Amino acid sequence: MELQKRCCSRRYEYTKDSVYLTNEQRDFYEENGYLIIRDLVDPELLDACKQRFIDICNKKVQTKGVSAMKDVYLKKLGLKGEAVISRIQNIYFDDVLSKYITYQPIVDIVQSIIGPNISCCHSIFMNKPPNSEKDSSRHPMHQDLYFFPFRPANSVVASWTAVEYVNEENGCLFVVPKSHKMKLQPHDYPPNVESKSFYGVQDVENYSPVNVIMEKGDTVFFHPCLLHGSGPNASKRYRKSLACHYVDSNCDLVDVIGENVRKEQKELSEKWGYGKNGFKMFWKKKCWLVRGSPGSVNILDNKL
Ligand SMILES: O=C(O)CCC(=O)C(=O)O
Repeated sequence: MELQKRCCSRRYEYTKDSVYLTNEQRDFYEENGYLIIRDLVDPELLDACKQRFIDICNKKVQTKGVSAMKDVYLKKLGLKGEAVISRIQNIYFDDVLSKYITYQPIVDIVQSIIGPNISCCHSIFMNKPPNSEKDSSRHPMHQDLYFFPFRPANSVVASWTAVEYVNEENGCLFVVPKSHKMKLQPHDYPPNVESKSFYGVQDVENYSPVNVIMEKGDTVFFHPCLLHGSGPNASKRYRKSLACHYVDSNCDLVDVIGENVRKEQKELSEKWGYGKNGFKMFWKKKCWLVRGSPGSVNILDNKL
């Protein structure tokens, strides 16, 4: 009776009814804007993804469609492969790495947050190599919604999985609990940060971030307005992780994104051959149906 009363009186704003989250987990996400699920991803899948990343770095395999980004400082030193590549994006194009995106235990939790019709809109294998310098290695505090044209904000969620042990030393993720309740803040390049698109919010000293220390396989889900980022890798180890952003396939695709990224994304959309006004098509090409029915963000031929 008590449970029933609680269930009917509680108004959930950031999550959906489902069987995959306990009420406690659901309440935590609603309140804090993130949720850590320990030991969620099979270590064998993570090992396969790590090896695939190394093979792509060493050009042993080539996957059309994925794009690599290098650590700005280590690139200047002339380092190669895994020692310099800081991320590869659009991993849904890769047969091995895309298994992370469709991994059932992750998608079940995503369903509990954004509902049953799910597309992946952005996906990354991240690698923070050692031996870089602070402003090249850190990821400034930001809100992901600044980069995304999907609305409402609650129709987007990120998953972030540790591929190896991550702590403050090797540059784990940090989050600002409850910041998902804030509106979108202005973003710009922080002083000394040269990595492309690594925009951050100003006045970071006003916020109190907490480090998300994770063992291999632990996964954090978070809201696109949650302030987050990561520190530099000051260790001698790598910091590898997988991340995917999921959207409700029926959400709105709007033309309003952060001023700074708008120009970059229009350039990218031109480069991909969709023209100056092909911004929405550019995003639709990036939206890959993962579960449920296709919707407004999908087109049928989005695999190369
Ligand atoms: O894992 C990290 O270093 C931060 C990644 C991140 O926040 C992002 O790509 O939006």
